[in-house]
Amino acid sequence: RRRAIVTGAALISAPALVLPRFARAAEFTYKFGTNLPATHPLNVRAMQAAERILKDTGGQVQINVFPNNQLGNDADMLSQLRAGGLEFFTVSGVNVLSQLVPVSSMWGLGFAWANDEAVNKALDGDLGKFLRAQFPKVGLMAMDTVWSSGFRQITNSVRPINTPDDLKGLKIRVPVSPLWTSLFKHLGAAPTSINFAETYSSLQTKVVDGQENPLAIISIAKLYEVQKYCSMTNHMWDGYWCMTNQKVWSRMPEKVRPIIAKHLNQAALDMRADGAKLDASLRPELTSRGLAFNDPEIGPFRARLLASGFYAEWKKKYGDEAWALLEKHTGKLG
Ligand code: X2X
Repeated sequence: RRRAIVTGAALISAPALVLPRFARAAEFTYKFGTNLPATHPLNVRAMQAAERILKDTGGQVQINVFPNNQLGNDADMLSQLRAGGLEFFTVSGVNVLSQLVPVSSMWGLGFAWANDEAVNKALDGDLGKFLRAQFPKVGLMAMDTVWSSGFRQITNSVRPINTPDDLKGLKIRVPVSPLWTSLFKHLGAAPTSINFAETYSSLQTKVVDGQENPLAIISIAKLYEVQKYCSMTNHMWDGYWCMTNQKVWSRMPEKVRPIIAKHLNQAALDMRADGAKLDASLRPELTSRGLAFNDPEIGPFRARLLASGFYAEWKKKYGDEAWALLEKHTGKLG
């Protein structure tokens, strides 16, 4: 039977979430690392995929899920993945991965997407295919289906964000990523790069005033305990590639590869449905936990980015081909 799932500091020394064992030990045991608390749908679905993979390979392949940065922060896990010591890592396209493959951050451009449907269509189609084709250049391989994290909202402990001026000078934690830093600098805030593993404590000790994440993460990582305001800016969308290492993948038995891919891709699809449900229910729940919500008008934020040259700067970095592909799905950005 599965062990109880523990979240928070206690998890650091705890073993990986343990799967039901077959009578004999699995022939192949792989690690799957994530940066999110164990109860987030990403981990719940990854665990479910692992169970299905164990069953469909007749007990041959056991994938152990290590949530909550148990294996290290995002930078550590990316190094382990590249070195072949970690077989699977769900990594945001906009986070540390973009230091290696700059164009992978482009889905996170500010105020680019109308809704989840537009993102899914692009990432299940030509934009996803284009992005996936970049990873083999650095020895990595992404599964076909992106695990969506969702649209991000800004929380802080100083004031509600109603206009871009409210962001002025606000110390805001962003992941370690050039795009994130650029976005918040262009909006007039004072961004600080901090790994997710240290985000809660940096808010608690007031090293920073605020942070930004989808409601699901704000809730599951209990950020409402150390934040007062939540402004529904929907300023960017982010998701996770389920990433492996090309060499490691090619060493996995040919027979089991399609089974692994099938269940990991299914998990990503199931997680999209989980996310939509959570998004609908979390606002009242977080309100009851003390977060004060507001709904700013988005026009002025986008106007600020246009005027400051944000889109022009990133278009130059990503290149015309990638930009055209993105704008095909988002409409003209700038
Ligand atoms: O670091 C974050 O804020 C997180 C958890 O959303 C990402 O992985 C980008």
